[in-house]
Amino acid sequence: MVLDDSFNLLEDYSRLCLRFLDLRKEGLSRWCCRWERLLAVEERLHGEVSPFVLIGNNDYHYLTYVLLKRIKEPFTLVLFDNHSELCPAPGEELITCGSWLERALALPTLQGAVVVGAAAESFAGVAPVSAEKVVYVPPDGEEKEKWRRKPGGGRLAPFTLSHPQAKTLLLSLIPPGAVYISVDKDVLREEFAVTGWEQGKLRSGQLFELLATLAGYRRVVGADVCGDPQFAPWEGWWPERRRKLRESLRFNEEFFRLVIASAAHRKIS
Ligand SMILES: [Mn+2]
Repeated sequence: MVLDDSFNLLEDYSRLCLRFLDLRKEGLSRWCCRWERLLAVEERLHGEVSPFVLIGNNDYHYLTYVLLKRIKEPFTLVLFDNHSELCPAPGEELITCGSWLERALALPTLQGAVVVGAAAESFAGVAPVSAEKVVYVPPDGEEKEKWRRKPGGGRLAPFTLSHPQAKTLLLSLIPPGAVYISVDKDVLREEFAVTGWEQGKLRSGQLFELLATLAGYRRVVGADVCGDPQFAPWEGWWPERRRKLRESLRFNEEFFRLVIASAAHRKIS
């Protein structure tokens, strides 16, 4: 999706055979959006968009809500994010990049959400009722203890991502059936991603292994990625920034390859 005029590597994107959806004139604002605006683009997002979407900037992560609405069968959401995305929006008429999951939990097809790698603080102030269907997998023991002292909502997984069997244990939380994966790269440490938000504790390879396990053992019906670097057009001349963007796109390419293969394989089997 094209949501703003950030610099991007067009030659790399064209190699990925992506179809661009230009939403710049739709009046979607960063961080926060009125429901009426979001619903106005819903038809375009449902009609023109592949099940696998690069959102770009994570300020627009609330678009995942609309992408989830497309799924017509019961499914589990697996969210990799440094934030729970369960914070209440400042007003009933708004959805934000930090509140969309709270709203998505009310979708009749969403059976449950597994929030992976988020900071424990991001669960503070979360309404317990909206979090009944949520399992939280902390990145490490430190976050687990913090979560215990400041419980927000949902339940705590009986392991952290630093467990040697984390991949298998993560799978055990996800029932067989349709899975949607949403990745916000702010779940990664700063050396592995450039986002406008506080970042988490995962290494890029660790995230990739978890994603590969999900794609290998579950039927992935859709996925999105946000939190790719967003540089102003003039910043694109800096080799270091080009490198960061290229690395980020390479990750997306590998990930999409996995989930597309997962979707295709499950269709024939
Ligand atoms: Mn997010």
